[in-house]
Amino acid sequence: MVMCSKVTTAPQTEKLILDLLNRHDADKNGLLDKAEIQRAFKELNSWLPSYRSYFGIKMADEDGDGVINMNNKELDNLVQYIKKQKYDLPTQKNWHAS
Ligand SMILES: [Ca+2]
Ligand SMILES: [Ca+2]
Repeated sequence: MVMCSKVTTAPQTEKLILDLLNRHDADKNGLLDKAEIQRAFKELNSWLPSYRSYFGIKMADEDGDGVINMNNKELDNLVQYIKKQKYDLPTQKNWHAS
């Protein structure tokens, strides 16, 4: 029996979300604040980016300081939250659109 080595789409999705969030850390301080997350949701064509960023932080912010720390589990929580919304993620070819 041959082991199927087909790559699932999940890691790719997460990578795209991570890339997106990295690009939206505008001041590069390793923290995502509400405004930065809101811009990320806007890029995903969310109808309610401020609602999504509010709940994204609520779900992902484990220490309760109101920002998402990109160096720990909080970023991962946010990625999972965004993934659950099933947005059409930007593909590599329109990466440089903004
Ligand atoms: Ca930031
Ligand atoms: Ca936090």
